[in-house]
Amino acid sequence: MRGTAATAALAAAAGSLSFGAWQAEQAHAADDAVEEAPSLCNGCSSKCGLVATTVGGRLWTLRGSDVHPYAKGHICGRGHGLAQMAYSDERLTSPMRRTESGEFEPVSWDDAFAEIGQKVKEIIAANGPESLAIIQDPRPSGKYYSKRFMNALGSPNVYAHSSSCNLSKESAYTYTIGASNYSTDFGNAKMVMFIGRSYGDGIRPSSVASLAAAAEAGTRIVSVDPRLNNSGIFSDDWVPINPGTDLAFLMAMCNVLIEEDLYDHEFVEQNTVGFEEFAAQAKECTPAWAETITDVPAERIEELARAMAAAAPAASIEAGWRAVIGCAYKNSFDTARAATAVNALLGCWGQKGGALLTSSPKAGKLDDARFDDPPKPEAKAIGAKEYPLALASAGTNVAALEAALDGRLKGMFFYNSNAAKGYAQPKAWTEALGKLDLVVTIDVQMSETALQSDYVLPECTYLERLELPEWIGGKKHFVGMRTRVLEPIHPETKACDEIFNGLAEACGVGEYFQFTAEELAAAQLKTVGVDIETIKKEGTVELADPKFAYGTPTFKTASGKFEFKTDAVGEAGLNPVIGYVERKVTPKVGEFYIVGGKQGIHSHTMTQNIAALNAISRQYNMERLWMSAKDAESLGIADGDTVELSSSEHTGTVAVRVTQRMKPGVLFLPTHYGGDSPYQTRAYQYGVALTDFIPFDTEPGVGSMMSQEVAVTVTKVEA
Ligand SMILES: Nc1nc2c(c(=O)[nH]1)N[C@H]1C(S)=C(S)[C@@H](COP(=O)(O)OP(=O)(O)OC[C@H]3O[C@@H](n4cnc5c(=O)[nH]c(N)nc54)[C@H](O)[C@@H]3O)O[C@H]1N2
Ligand SMILES: Nc1nc2c(c(=O)[nH]1)N[C@H]1C(S)=C(S)[C@@H](COP(=O)(O)OP(=O)(O)OC[C@H]3O[C@@H](n4cnc5c(=O)[nH]c(N)nc54)[C@H](O)[C@@H]3O)O[C@H]1N2
Ligand code: SF4
Ligand SMILES: [Mo]
Repeated sequence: MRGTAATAALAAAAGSLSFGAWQAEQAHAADDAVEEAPSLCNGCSSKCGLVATTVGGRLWTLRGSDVHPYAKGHICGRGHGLAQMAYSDERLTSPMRRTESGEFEPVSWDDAFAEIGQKVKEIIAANGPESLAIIQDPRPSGKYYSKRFMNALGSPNVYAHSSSCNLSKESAYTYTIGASNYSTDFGNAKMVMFIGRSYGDGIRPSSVASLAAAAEAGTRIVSVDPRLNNSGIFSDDWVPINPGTDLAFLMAMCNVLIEEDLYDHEFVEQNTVGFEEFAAQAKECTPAWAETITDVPAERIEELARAMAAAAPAASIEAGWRAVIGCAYKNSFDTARAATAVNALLGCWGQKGGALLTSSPKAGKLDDARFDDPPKPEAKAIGAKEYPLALASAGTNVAALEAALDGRLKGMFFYNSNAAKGYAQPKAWTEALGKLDLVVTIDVQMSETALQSDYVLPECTYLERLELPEWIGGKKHFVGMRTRVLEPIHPETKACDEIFNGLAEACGVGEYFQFTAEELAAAQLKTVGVDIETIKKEGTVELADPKFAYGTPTFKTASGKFEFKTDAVGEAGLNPVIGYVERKVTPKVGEFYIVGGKQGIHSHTMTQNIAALNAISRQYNMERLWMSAKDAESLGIADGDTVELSSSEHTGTVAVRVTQRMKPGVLFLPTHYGGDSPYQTRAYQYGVALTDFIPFDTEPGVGSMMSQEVAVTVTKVEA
């Protein structure tokens, strides 16, 4: 997109000037000042650093920060598209209150705060603060203010989006390697295997760049995916697999590594616990057995395992993000554990070209009493007992949904979160939200969640606000920050800190909110020796070198070693040893597996209604359901035909994309469509959403949403 804008501008300048010079000239002609200010993109969890140029106070262009480790000079198409949110004709521009008839009416901030405060006090008096919860998508200011607000009220119920993203994986890794994530040392890798993670679709600019460079340098890239995804151009091998059977595939890889004695004995003996029990389970998981489950030929599994062993320790399974191991299946937690087990057998933890554990920076202790935390609530968060394996810092928001349904929760807040369309079954959310005494959503547009709220509080867009610093770990450490790029466009919108300060005051806990985000940011930055004025100019600043070194890392697990076996997992009712677990739903004859996935130009539900991005989707019919040519032929379906897609939960109609890039028997649905908010006219009922088709259920122990535990049927709709 940057290319397109630059090209158009250059064309307008008859090719005689550079873009920058042309831009300066245009600005001069209009007597408008050209200014630059840094920020962080809000398009997804990566929060890439960017530099915005404004002309006469209006956004002109964005470019990726050269310093920011995820951007490396680039932001992706969604990042460019999302910036348009600031000027959207379908933004929320004033607080809204839902009336008896279900319509929304504008309300002043003072009234909205006062009424919400009154209601919160009533709920606390009648049911205690534990009957309140907040769900937020972890953003720099949002995660801080959400937690502080709930804790100040006395509630421990703070949740991220994780149970519909990466909860199973982050929880599993914490048990096996003592860290919620790891990275691939692409620059030195000889072989990397992706288990349903696609850098070419679920984009982060730096990841795409490192994958491209590795492929160029001859690293063997293997993509295990029922779909030939858009990382395919970098891959040497496409291994089509039955969805949700990756655990059998990984256990069979372990079987080959152990039975053929290809594993790293030294690493296993010195740095792991539970190997004997694990080996006993892996013994049963032969490649021939796995073939019957995965549909990957036994010889293929053997060849891949041997090749990984030959390339070790410069070979690893990449860490994955959402698909398969994040929240998709009954066995996602165990699939994630098994991926780390393969890496343990390869002895690649911490090794050059292998799988790396790196550290993260954080702010030091603050000496200003205004910033002291409110007392820690005594009760444990809802879900902690039912889902003991869920990473505590993320929590499982599905437990909050369950508590809203059974009456334990009475009031819920949502910040930068479209839970009702994206986390667990939307129908279940509608029922739950309908039961609550108070629902408040803080958003920039009328999302499906906002639509079902009592109060909708409009935040200004990310380009119009300064936020708390964002700490970025890795081989090097960085801190980034949003600064105010644009003056507020709509006077009745407020920034995160102003909204929470107002809510807290109205709820009687204003004493904990006697500062602005800028004051806290300055104090936090000072603890790491960064001046806020510097970061306001530079956006992203490199911190002291953490002195990363290759070598076996310290595993921060209970045993201090890599854990093939974890007692706490056994106590939660799962197999303590990494081993095979079947997925819950297997399609019967006549039914299909269905998987979802990202598209490069969209983020979750958030970008569906962005005019330019929606227009691209419509131009290329990107909402279509992918079906293999073989299946299409046997069902008499041609490319572009409309079908009825049905599960036990939902039926919808959608056009089909017939392709050779799907494994027969599996369908693929991009996850960014099927909007239900009539206030978002471009996204409204364009395509279908996979979440609608998913039964409401949770992964045992962890509480993830099991986003792909469903079988579907397809019927051609006659024209
Ligand atoms: N464009 C874009 N990029 C994003 C985001 C976004 O919304 N849009 N969001 C960011 C976030 S928050 C996340 S969590 C990540 C997600 O990043 P990923 O985990 O890479 O995301 P997905 O696109 O869901 O899945 C990747 C691939 O897994 C395959 N797959 C699905 N089911 C299975 C299975 O059972 N087995 C195997 N082997 N493969 C399977 C799909 O076909 C798909 O090609 O992306 C990040 N980047
Ligand atoms: N249908 C569907 N569900 C999904 C996914 C999907 O792709 N499709 N992806 C899954 C994954 S991987 C993840 S990580 C989660 C993500 O889940 P969420 O983090 O909830 O992401 P979105 O669904 O995009 O919803 C974000 C909401 O924040 C609002 N928003 C945007 N900018 C701002 C802002 O500056 N301030 C405030 N207050 N609000 C803002 C958007 O309008 C939107 O309503 O969803 C999961 N569920
Ligand atoms: S990957 Fe793209 S959407 Fe996500 S933060 Fe970076 S630029 Fe924004
Ligand atoms: Mo995610």
